[in-house]
Amino acid sequence: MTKLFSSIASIGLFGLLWSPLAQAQIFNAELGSTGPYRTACWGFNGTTIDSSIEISGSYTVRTTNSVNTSTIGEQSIVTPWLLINSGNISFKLKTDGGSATNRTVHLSYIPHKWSGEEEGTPIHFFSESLADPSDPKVRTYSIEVPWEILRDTHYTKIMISFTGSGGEGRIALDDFSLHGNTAADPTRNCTIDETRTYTENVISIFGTEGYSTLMFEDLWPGLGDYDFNDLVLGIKGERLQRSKDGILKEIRLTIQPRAAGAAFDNSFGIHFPSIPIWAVEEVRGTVKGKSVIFNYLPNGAEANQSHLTVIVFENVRTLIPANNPFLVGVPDLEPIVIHIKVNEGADFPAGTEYDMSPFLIVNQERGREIHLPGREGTDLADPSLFGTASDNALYKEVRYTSKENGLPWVMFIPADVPFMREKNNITEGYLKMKEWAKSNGSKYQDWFIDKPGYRDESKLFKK
Ligand SMILES: [Ca+2]
Ligand SMILES: [Ca+2]
Repeated sequence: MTKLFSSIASIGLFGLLWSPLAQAQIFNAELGSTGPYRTACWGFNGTTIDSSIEISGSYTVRTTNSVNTSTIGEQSIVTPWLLINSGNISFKLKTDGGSATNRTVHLSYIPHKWSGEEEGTPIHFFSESLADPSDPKVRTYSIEVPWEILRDTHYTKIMISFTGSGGEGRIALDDFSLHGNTAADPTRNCTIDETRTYTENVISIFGTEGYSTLMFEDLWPGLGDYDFNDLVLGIKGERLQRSKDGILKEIRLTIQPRAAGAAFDNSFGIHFPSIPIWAVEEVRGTVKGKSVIFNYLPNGAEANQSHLTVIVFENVRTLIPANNPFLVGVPDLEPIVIHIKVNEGADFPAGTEYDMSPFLIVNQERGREIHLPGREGTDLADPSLFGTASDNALYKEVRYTSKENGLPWVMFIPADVPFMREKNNITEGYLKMKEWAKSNGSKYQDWFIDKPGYRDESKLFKK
């Protein structure tokens, strides 16, 4: 009887604290003690709930004693298992005004391991040392949920932890919120309730977890030497979508610069001809510098475009110095990570991003864009260049292929492949590529794979 009663009580409480229908989940400590929260699967280590430090309402959760540890987790609050959505984690902090040399707040996430309902090793993702920690003012935090939580771990706990040294000061927390739902079952020792399903998920855009390769010739509309190493980039991409209907919420692209075997100060951008500019909330992560030719909207997208154009980097020379075109003997460059957030209510289906067009802008001449074959160019492409020199536009109506040999100026290869040594034609390194191109792509569709007879390794660049 007692057991049954406590189960029912728990379910009621569970609903009260974490309504599964609500998007923003809020912990406000107003149940007045840790007991009911523990029942609802929260964890408290060296922390307690009382009314001694006020933030909002009557109660806060505070460190039981002075914060005096350098170990993350020793004085902490841990959420139940959650299914976390994108957005921000927010909370308020206040110290009690006691003496304090330093006090730091940390956020970590605890991934779930399926073997035996275990907690994985906590992964730390945010720290901030409190400025003037003995000042008992209310401090408000809002921290973006790391993409890794959305991708790698579905069931996750969040741990808020405090470390510090010197003095007697304690810290209180209140009004903790994030987007998502609880996935803990208080009636089963707070283990995971597998009936709860994800409301968002992350999907690979290019169908591979690894890098794909982009290679450019930069003399368009003139013919190049076809070594395709004037700019070489690794690229991979993921999107965040709403699970129930596949509505696109966010795009994340990871771009690794690999070579800039060109004399030019080239730029690199990505055009999304199916995403109108009004639908973009924010573009983040682009690399500025050594350029004066770009203008931006407040959301970070390029201005004067009807559809989203992301200038990934303004000048490759901010990334790869002119005298080191192939990065010989240096570690891989840190990749550039671009986040594109779609406006709430802009209901594009996932996949709207597929027709993205990566392009090179030649030597700081904004209108000189080089795209993959058949692409249109952005609103800022100079139309007077189409069909000039070797560009095919006026002949076969396929822009960005050459009228001499049908070859493109840009190649997107859906695999992580090596690029050419300087001045070696790509068909001398990738031996089946010529037949692939001649057959309009019907033969040797796997020309870039490392199979016997497919490559001349002596022509390919090795780090
Ligand atoms: Ca409160
Ligand atoms: Ca070249």
